[in-house]
Amino acid sequence: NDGGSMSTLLKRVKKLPKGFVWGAATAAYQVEGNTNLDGKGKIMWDDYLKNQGNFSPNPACDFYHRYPEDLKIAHNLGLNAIRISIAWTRIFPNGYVTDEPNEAGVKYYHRLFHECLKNNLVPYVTLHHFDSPKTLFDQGDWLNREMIDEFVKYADFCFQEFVEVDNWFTINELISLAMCQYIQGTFPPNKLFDVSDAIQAQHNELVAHAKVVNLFKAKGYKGRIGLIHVIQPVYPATNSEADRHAADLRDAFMNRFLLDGTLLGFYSDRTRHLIKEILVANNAELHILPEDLEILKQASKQNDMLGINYYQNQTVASYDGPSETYHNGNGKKGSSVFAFHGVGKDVRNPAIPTTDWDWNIYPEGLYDVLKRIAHDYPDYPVIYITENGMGAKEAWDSSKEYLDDNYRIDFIDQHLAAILKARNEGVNVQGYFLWSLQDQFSWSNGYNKRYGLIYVDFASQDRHLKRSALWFKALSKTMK
Ligand code: BGP
Repeated sequence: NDGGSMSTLLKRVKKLPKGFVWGAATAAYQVEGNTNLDGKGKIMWDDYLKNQGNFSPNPACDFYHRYPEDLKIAHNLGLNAIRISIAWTRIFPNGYVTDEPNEAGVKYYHRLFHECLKNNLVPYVTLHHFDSPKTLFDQGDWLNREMIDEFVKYADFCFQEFVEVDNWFTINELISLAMCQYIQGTFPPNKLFDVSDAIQAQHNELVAHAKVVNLFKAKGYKGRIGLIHVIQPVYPATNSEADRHAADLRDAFMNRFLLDGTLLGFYSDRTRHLIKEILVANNAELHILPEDLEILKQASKQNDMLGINYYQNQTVASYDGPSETYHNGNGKKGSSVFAFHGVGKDVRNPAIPTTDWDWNIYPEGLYDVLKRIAHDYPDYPVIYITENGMGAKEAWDSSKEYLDDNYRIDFIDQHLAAILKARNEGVNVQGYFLWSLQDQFSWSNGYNKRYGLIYVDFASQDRHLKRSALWFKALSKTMK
């Protein structure tokens, strides 16, 4: 019997603004499973995961088949939107865009979008979520400008084909991809502290995004388009000049470079200065073609929306030693190490709690991020929080009706308060997508880092509700 605790929970319910987009997020490779089915081509992860032998992307939550069930639950929980991504290689199996798309893949996404709409869930669709086609990945991924051209063609195909979709995001989290691929070594091709590749890939992705936006507008497609950045606000460990400068450098690397490229359409003097210092410290280079800046500039005035993913802040101290990293992928609290030569070292702020994976829990950071965007980029487009959530180790107890995840309710509640505060102060935020709808495959952590409103038993594929799901539902009702 849950009556008592539910009523306590409901007391905390805030009122959501009318018309607020209230959703949850997913990504193709993390939910669909069935990575070899119906002609799907390989992506950058398939062989890597197989060789590594730790986790398989199959069956994940078998969303490829079970989407009707999951979308129905989402609808019943009061969600009015869902974030999903298209797997490029379901449509064009070897990445190259031809006149003969894989029919089974195209049909799958039509069925999926149709089912979303049937359940009154507005689909917000990402075109690239950490899943570059293997053939293009082997040729340099985003470091190879051929990838940009293929991405533009693939995007154009999707805009023409999937007329059911009105809200498009080009690329998910450019910095996470670059950090994991070229700095921390946790995503293929698993390089460590290759600063040239990390910055170049992000610049090239900004150009790819911009080209897609320019095409979307030039061809007059209906709907809206934007991209998604994860923003991690950086705070200095102490008030010393050295720590404050390290925080500035880290912020330029993590946030400023991408926000400038997207929202200004150029890298400001201050940003270029900071990035140059990082490049020099790490013997690295960045190549920008003159036409890139034209393309960025044009797109910067045409973004319809900006997706912000927020998980955590960083506390950084000045650091000139050798670069070093250890990824806490198994939830052993306190095991992470991240020290970046010339770009600061992560330190723990004892006042800030962390998850088992050492992710800081700092809702005020989200407020700071939103205020900063509005202040530094006054022409910003409407913002959606496209991901925010908390990973935890959880196990289903069949003697209970719901899985108790009050810590997740606290997490969402506090982050929502930060959003609504920024909104009350004039920041144009119109929606929130929880990461994630259901427990799913976590890229470099496997299956024991659970984020969902819906608990998934990965062996039986049974679904169970967590208490956060009920709370989410109660919140949805406050909009009316
Ligand atoms: C974001 C990604 C998601 C998701 C989430 C949680 O960076 O866009 O795909 O995985 O983070 O991260 P993780 O699974 O590493 O805990």
